[in-house]
Amino acid sequence: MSKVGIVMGSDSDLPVMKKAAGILEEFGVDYEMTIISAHREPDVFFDYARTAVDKGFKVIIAGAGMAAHLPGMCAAIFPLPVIGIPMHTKSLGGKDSLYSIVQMPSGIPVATVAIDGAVNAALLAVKMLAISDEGLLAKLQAYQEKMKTDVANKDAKLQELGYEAYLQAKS
Ligand code: RP5
Repeated sequence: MSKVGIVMGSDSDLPVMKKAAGILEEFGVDYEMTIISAHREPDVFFDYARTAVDKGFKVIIAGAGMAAHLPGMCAAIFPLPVIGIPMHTKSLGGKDSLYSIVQMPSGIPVATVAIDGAVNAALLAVKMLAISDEGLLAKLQAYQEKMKTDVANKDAKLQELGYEAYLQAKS
């Protein structure tokens, strides 16, 4: 059974949402990815949210843009954690999506990440699952260690080359 539901309001969200899928794949976490518009097909949405526990979901990652009601409505029905990803938008730069998702009323939390923050949304989902999964915890610790090594390697290269040669080598 999939442990994480990844849901988005439109296929236009997919280029961002695929990054969440990539992280879950890296950590070996099963997920189900779906496009569901809470506004354009409310019946399908309600069925998705009402059956999410039976499908085995422990966390839902929901991405939406503009009047972004999908994450909040998932949280209104699904009793486990919902992580919301506000999509960048052309007209308002994603602030519309961010405010729509983050300003939830008391009682219905959505853990909102940055605009287009799909990588952090997936990492947060992995961290939630790792609370009761030691294998995942070990993978998270290795992931953190690799980030640290990557930065240290970059600094060593900067010290060796100087900033101009560093940037040239990077481009
Ligand atoms: C939202 O409206 C979707 O999540 C998407 O970000 C936005 C625009 O959707 P499309 O018009 O591109 O389908 O529901």
